[in-house]
Amino acid sequence: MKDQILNDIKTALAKGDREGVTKFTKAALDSGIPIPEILNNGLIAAMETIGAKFKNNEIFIPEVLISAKAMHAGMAILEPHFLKCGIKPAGKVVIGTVKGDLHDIGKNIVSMMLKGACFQVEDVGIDVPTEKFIEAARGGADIIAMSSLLTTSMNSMRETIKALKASGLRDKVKVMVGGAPVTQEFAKAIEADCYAKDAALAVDKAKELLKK
Ligand code: B1M
Repeated sequence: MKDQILNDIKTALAKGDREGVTKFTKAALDSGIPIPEILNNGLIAAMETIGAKFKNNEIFIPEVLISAKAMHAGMAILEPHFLKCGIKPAGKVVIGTVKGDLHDIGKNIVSMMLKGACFQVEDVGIDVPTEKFIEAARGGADIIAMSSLLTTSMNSMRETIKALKASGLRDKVKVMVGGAPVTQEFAKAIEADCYAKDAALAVDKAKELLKK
């Protein structure tokens, strides 16, 4: 039963069938499958398959885009279930996908899970210029969280950290970086405070950062 529903989610997402993804994600919730399982073994697993097919030129940008929209539909079903907090925020995180980069699925998952862990999250979107992150630091963010999915956009993270230093704000805010091409080594090289490989770790690391 559980495997069947998760497979239905994957099949619908592979076809870019938004209604199907919505229906099966709801069915998964109704049948009591834990949300992390729906997310990791349903939606994210399906997106990984899309990624592999895209890499092998078996599918192309339009198909990927349609599946990405179906993924958003599934996440919209899950999101309200993450937002049952109602207590004092754990801290303020400003999150965005860096300049030159339009990928937002991973960033949205991180954002959703941080909200679920009671962080106040301001999502500044995609293709976010350095100046916007600097503004966020001035506006009292505890953590600036930058996502990048392209090797060509990773350097924007370095630029933002340099700009934070130049504007005297570096000591006032923590910087977390993540996204598929980002590594611990890269995070260290650009002097970020931390790197998180996935959304669950991003929550753990955000909590750790605010303890320091
Ligand atoms: Co793009 N794309 N894409 N794409 N795309 C990749 C990233 C790519 C690896 C595909 C490939 O070639 N194999 C490749 C990048 C190669 C590289 O630079 N290394 C690529 C390319 C080349 C491109 C274009 C240049 C293609 C073109 O136009 N020729 C173009 C670039 C556009 C631009 O950004 N300027 C492009 C466009 C697109 C679409 C618009 C079609 C679509 C994005 C739709 C959207 O996001 N709304 C798209 C997609 C969907 C992908 C793949 C298939 C899937 C990405 C995804 O959503 N994964 C991707 C292939 C792949 O990843 N295998 C690919 C699922 C998501 C849950 O994972 O984002 O990694 P991820 O997030 C994870 C972790 O990384 C982490 O937590 C998340 C959940 O656990 N994480 C963080 C993410 N951010 C974090 C931040 C944190 C902490 C953790 O702290 C701040």
